Amino acid sequence: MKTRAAVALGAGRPLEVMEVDLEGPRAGEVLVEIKATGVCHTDAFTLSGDDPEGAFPAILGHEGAGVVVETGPGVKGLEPGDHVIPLYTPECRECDFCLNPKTNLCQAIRETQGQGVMPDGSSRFSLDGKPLLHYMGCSTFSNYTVLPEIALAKVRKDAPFEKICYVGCGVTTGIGAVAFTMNVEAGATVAVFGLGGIGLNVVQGARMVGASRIIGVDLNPDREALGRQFGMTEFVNPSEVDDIVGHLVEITGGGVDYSFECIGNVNVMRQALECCHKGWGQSCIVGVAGAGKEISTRPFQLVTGRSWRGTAFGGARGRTDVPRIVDWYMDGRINIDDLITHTMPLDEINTAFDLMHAGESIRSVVLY
Ligand code: NAD
Ligand code: AHE
Ligand code: ZN
Repeated sequence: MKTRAAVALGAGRPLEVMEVDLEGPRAGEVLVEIKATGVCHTDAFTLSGDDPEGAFPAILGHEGAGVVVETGPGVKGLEPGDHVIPLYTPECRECDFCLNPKTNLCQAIRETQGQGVMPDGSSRFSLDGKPLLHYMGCSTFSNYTVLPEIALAKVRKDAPFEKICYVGCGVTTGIGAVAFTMNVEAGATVAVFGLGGIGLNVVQGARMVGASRIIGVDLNPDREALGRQFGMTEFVNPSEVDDIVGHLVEITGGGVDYSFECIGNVNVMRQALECCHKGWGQSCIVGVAGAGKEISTRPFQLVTGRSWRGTAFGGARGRTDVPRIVDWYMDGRINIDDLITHTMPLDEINTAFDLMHAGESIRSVVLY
């Protein structure tokens, strides 16, 4: 079939909206009509050329929601008409990783996913007879896409696609980092570095679990109001203090219990670790840093009881947890609507990247 898609023909180039060819689902695969997709900073990161796994030409996008159109042979858990959210972290429920309660990183299809192809090693997308690569196993910047069944969470049919697409990455990553990965307890003090589409969800996750202080840190002063609306109790602009680490340690009487880096900046990752309390503070890396970047700190920081951790997809097991998070939204327990600051048709998808780089949007959502 033909489908409209925004194609990344090369690093650093705007996406080009065009008709591409899409082959139907093979064994274990599902054809999905994407109804809406968010644009995450990770899409911009890969498009910039900074992603070691970034390969072109490809169809980016990993934060979608849509409807099952057709199932391939052997698909048992989904049928046409089901509403689904694509999962860049699938859940096969059989691999060593899925069977280990310590991780959500299902590895069943990780290798081929990183290469931009389906589990059988081929692509379903092509242009003029030449293959186009998939991205993070999702490629939600295409109106129709094919995914393995294990990479689809079935969700309730009354949830609006244009909101719940955000659960496909940002909402789950931010709230999950707090609730699943770090297991933050009520009463804890929390610092959140970067109040964008991920960091604001960390803030609302921290509020949900009952954190006592939620300190937001961002260079963009416009982030303060929304941060407070989502539960942030204090805001610090690092450009207005001499030493951000010393300042945070001072105002918390020794450091925070938990910190989250939601930017992808290795210097800030160090600050996030070092503002943690001696003896027990834990820092979680959420941001994705570019190729060749490395983190550093004095080992003494860890010797004296701080821990450095990280999260992918908020530690969520997608097929199990994503439908629950959609329920939280439908029950009014989490706020998604106020974080979706812009919507646009596919033809205007490059505007979403411009708004993100200008610091004007939290989340842009493309409506098909
Ligand atoms: P975003 O662009 O919406 O937000 C980034 C925020 O950081 C902005 O508010 C910006 O003003 C702020 N910022 C930039 N530099 C700063 C600095 N030096 N100090 C303080 N604040 C600064 O991005 P996003 O969509 O929220 O994504 C954030 C990061 O999380 C990205 O690196 C993205 O790739 C990553 N991410 C990781 C996962 C995961 O599973 N680990 C999932 C989604 C996104
Ligand atoms: N491909 C990059 C790393 C990119 C990365 O860290 N991706 C996150 C999700 S970001 C979503 O917006 C992730 O889930 N990583 C775990 C995984 O298995 O990919 C690189 O550095 O090679
Ligand atoms: Zn993302």
